[in-house]
Amino acid sequence: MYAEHEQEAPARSEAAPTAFRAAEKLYQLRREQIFRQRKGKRVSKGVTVRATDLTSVLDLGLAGEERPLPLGVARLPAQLGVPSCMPPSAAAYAFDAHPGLLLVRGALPPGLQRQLVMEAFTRFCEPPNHTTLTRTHPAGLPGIWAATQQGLRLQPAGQAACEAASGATGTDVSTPDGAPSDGSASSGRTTSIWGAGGGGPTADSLLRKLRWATLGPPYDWTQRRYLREAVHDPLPPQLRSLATELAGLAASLLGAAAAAGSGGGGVADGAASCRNGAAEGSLGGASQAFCPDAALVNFYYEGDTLNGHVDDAENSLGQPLVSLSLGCDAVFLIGGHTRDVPPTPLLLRSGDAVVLAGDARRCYHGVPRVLTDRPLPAALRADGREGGSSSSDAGNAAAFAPFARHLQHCRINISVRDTR
Ligand SMILES: O=C(O)CCC(=O)C(=O)O
Repeated sequence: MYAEHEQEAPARSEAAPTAFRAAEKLYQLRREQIFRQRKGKRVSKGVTVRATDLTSVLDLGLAGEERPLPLGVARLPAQLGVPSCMPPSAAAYAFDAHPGLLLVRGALPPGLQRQLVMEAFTRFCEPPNHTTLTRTHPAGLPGIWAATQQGLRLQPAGQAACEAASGATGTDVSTPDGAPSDGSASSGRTTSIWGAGGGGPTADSLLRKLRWATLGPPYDWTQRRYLREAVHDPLPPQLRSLATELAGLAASLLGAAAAAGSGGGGVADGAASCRNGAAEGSLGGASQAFCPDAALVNFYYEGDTLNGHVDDAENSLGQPLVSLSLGCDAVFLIGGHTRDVPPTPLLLRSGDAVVLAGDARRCYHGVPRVLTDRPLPAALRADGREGGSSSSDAGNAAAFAPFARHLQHCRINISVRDTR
């Protein structure tokens, strides 16, 4: 991971921002006041969002979508092996200007997207995982999603009891086993800190403060290290295998593209994998197989940004970073080894995966804009259904509906790493 508050170099004046900063400013959400004249006076009419020109943002297509390829971007041949777990419409891209960067449009099938969204709110942000709120609520806020759905508030007495319990045992107060993954009816300890009345903060206001959660060993932004000694659950196996598949795909596709002289250079040939725990080959010069053990889950709402940074806290930067997008579209900037290199803006949509491997692993990247004003894909909408119209489809759609409403103004990113 990276420093929590990335700063521009102090010597730089605002008059001469870096190329990366200039691009961030171009895409950031800006609100401006609008005025009208009334009785000879200038009166505020309210605030509006300044229109952003997104024409330079590369919006690459799925398989079957015929779009001209921008110069320096190569679509990698499907026969090189898109894993069977990915939809046939997935399409992979390499970039001459960014060796080691792989974008897989539509990598995650809709059902998997919905599942990861539900887990992000009901499991990933639950103790023992650390979140933005761990500093203020050291025992975590178990059941927070269910509490938002029921309009509950944090109860001071319940919170104190929860903290005491945590202090006494030093262990987790996570959602009890068997709690439904939609968080609809958490029971036992998890509901005790929430109640209908009182003056405590609403669960909804707390959820909006949740900017990140860590999976696997928690990351400490002050010490800039992974806290292996802290109580934690292992990275969910599904994320581990998904990231491993994508890293393997990046190794074979980018390796082949580099050999053919188009994009992808900077990644060592051969698939990297710890499928079934077996080490095979290497990626990006790493001497060991890629075995992801941690992830950062970022939650973005309107106006939220992630400043340009390099993820450099992992022990081996030779291992790739695999980043999954869910929910609202976003503008992703990928630059070079310094902020002076002009970045390429890419549009990321729900279900897309980005692999930063080889040279790209050491490059500045960030998210200056989340586009909360666009419709979500049908599979993520409250009324969206995939496949048939059986009662279980209808049940799944009903269970997903509250998440779909929330996603209309939220983006989730899960970046999976090998920290060892
Ligand atoms: O949200 C994204 O797409 C990027 C996330 C990222 O850069 C990170 O977690 O390091």
